Amino acid sequence: MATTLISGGTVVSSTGRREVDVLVDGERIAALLEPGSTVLGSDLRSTVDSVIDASGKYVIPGGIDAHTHMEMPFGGTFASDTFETGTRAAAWGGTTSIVDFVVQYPDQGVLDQYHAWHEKAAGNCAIDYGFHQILSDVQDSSLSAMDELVNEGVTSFKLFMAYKGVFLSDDGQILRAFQKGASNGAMMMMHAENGAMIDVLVQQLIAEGKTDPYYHGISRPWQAEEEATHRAIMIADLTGAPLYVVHVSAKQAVEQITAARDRGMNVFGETCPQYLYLSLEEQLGAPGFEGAKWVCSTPLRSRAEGHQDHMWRSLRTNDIQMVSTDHCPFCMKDQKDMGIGDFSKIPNGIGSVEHRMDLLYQGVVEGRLSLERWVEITSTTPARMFGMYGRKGVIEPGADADVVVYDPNGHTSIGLGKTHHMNMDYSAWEGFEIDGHVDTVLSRGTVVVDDGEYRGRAGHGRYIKRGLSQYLV
Ligand code: DUC
Ligand code: ZN
Ligand code: ZN
Repeated sequence: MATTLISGGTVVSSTGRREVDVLVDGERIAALLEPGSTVLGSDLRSTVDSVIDASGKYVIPGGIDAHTHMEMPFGGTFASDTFETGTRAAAWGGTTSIVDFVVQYPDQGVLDQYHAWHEKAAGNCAIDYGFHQILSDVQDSSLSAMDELVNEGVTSFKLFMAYKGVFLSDDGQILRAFQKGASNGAMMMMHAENGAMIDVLVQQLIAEGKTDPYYHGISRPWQAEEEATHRAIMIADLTGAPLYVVHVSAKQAVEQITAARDRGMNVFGETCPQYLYLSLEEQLGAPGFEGAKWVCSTPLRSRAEGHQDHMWRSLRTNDIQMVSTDHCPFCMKDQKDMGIGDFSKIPNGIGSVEHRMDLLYQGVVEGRLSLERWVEITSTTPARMFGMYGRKGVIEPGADADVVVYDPNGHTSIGLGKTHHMNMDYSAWEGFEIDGHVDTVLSRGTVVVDDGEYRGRAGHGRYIKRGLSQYLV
């Protein structure tokens, strides 16, 4: 098995930093060693198969994006990244594991969909991948499938309080699914928006001729998010299930999560880069149909109301535990443009899987996060939250050698045109300048990205059979 020494760098974990070399043996991390260590009198550097010079750079556990939708059928089309293109783009950006959502639509069998997702992913992924399961049809067979899936390593289930007729579960169905989660230990995930309120607002806005993308944001107000977040917490409280609220964007929803956590509940929140950086006024309100690029749900929030600053602060204080992307890309041509003249027909989603590590590192540069917290919210907590820790999310002997060499003196421009590798005809992040750069990426010991060159391959990535959450109090 090939050995690699990552030499001269600063290994950063969620709890600190150390000037040590990382010895990789095959797919695993073998040892952390003092620089200049010798083996039987010879310099270790001369005995290994390859040496990666990480001098002046950070050596961090590979990013884990716990919320992606590769080739998801949604909004009358499909998310434009396949498992092949999406995981390749993830690797380019220093993400070495994703957890994607298997989708059950009404009338579909949960296990059938789970097997279908395996078929889509197998042989196509550049990096490792796990699955969550979306439940859109909670009935007896779905509930018993939850037990089977937990044994298969799918230990988290997402329900929706919005998208009637597509994903929405009523409160009774949610209660039943949460009861099952409380009994088998699964994490219950919630899309927390009050769909009934939103559906009325959408109809009213369209009837008034307010059809531009900006009104997508108006139709999904923070009150709908706060109310649904509170309701999900109450159902979690009643049943005892752990709850993970996905794509939190409203500061009022964070306050609900904070209050539940202060009561000692296993309630967690995830936010996404778009809710840290982008806004209703600047992006959704861009002239003409431009704002469609940033139509996603939950929506971008008003900067004047202070949601973005609150979200950064909540990340610092652990009121929000981690950052995923909700990567759900669509092209403008033939996809987003289905909503010209009616914002409610714009497929909901933004593509960011390639940029999450950089965008969050910019938070370190700007003094919003510590270096250690960056590692924690992008890798270590996702691993613990979703039952992968020990193998993923950490650089320690025995862990998978998923490692990123990150250059704090490098620079990343997300420029005009195709500077990204996601299968999209635009970038939601165009114009962003990052004071840092992903130099080298190893996935289970194999270099997949090196100095601007892609060296990975479809099929390298393996399914991650996850355990139960390791983050519960
Ligand atoms: N929100 C999105 O923006 N896209 C996919 C599904 C979701 O909940
Ligand atoms: Zn959602
Ligand atoms: Zn999503």
